[in-house]
Amino acid sequence: MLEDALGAVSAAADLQELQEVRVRYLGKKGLLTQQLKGLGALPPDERREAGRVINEHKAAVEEAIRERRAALERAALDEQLAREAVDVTLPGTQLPQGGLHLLTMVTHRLLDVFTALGYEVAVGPELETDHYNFESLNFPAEHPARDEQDTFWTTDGRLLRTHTSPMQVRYMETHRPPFKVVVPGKVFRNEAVDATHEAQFHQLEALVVGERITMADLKGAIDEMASALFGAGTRTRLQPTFFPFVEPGAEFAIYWTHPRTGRQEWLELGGCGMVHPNVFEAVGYEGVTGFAFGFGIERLALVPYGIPDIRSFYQGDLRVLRQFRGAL
Ligand code: FA5
Repeated sequence: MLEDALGAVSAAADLQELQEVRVRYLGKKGLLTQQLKGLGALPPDERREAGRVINEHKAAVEEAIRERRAALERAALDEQLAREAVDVTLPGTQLPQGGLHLLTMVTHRLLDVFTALGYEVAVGPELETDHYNFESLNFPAEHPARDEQDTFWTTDGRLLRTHTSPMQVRYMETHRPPFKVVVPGKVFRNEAVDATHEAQFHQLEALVVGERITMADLKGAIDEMASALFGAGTRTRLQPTFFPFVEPGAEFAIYWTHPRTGRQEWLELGGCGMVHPNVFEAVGYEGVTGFAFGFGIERLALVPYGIPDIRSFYQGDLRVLRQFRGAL
C-alpha cells in the first residue's frame, strides 16, 4: 500500500489530483486511516509493532504529499508568471498624433522672419470699436467699409475687426517710438464666401515708426520678407492704391516661381504705405514718420501649396490637414 500511495502521489498531475490521493489514503475513511482503526482487532502483542509500521508509512505518505504539493504550487506559479508576463519591449498602442495647422505653421514662419529682423510681436482684440477699426485710421464717416455689408456689427455697436490695422493705433498709444512691431491675428468680413474669400481669415500687420523712416525702408522690409520666404533676391513690386490710413499707399506683390507650373508670376499679398499724418495725430505722435503693411496669411499658404479653395483651411477635414503635417 505504501508503494501504491507514493506512486499515486508522484503521479498526481495537479493540486486537485493530489488532494484526491490524500483523501484516498489519509482521509477519515482513507486506506491508511482504516488500517489504524483496525489495530484494535489485532492481538495485543502485534498491535504495537503494526501501529509503528502504519504510522511510519502514514508519515512517509504525508511527507511525499507535502513535497509534491510544494512542487506543484511552484510549477503553477511559474506557469502563471509566464502567462502573465508583460513584454515591455513590445510596441505600445499607436495613438494618433496631431500636428500644427498649415496656417499656424505659416504664421510661425512669418514671425520667425520678422523677429530675426528685430521686430516685436503684439496681439490685440478681435472685438473692436468703430474708433480703432475705422475712426482713428482716418476712415471718413461715410466710407463703404463701414457698411453693414462688409462689417459684422454687434448689437451694442461694436464690431469684429475687419483688419489688423486697428492694432497700429493701439500699439502706438501704449509705446513710444522708435519701434518695429508685427501683429498676427484673425479678422472678419461680412462678404460672400468663395474659393478665395472667407468671412474670417488672418492677417499680419507690420508697423515701423521712427525718425526719418522712408518709403525705401518699406520696400526694404518687404524685400527682406520676400527673400526670407522665397529665396535671396526675390523681386517685389509696389503699385499705387488708396487706403485712408496711409499716404502714399500701395499694394504689394512678390515675384515668385510657382512650384507646380514652374512659371514666374506676381503674387499679390496686401496693402502698405507711409503712416498717414492724421493717424499720428490721433495718437499724439510728432516728429516721426513710419510705414505699415498688412496682408492675408491664407493667401501666403494657399498659393504656394497649390490649395484650390480657401475654405478647406476651416473645414477640419483630416485628409486635407494631414497632407501638411510638418510641412514647414
Ligand atoms: C487691408 O486690410 C489693410 N488693412 C492692409 C494695409 C495695412 C494697408 C497697412 C496699408 C497699411 P485689404 O482689405 O486689401 O487691406 O486686405 C489685405 C489682404 O487681406 C488682401 O490683399 C487679401 O490677401 C486678404 N483678404 C482680404 N479679404 C479677404 C477674404 N475675404 N478672405 C481671405 N483673404 C482676404
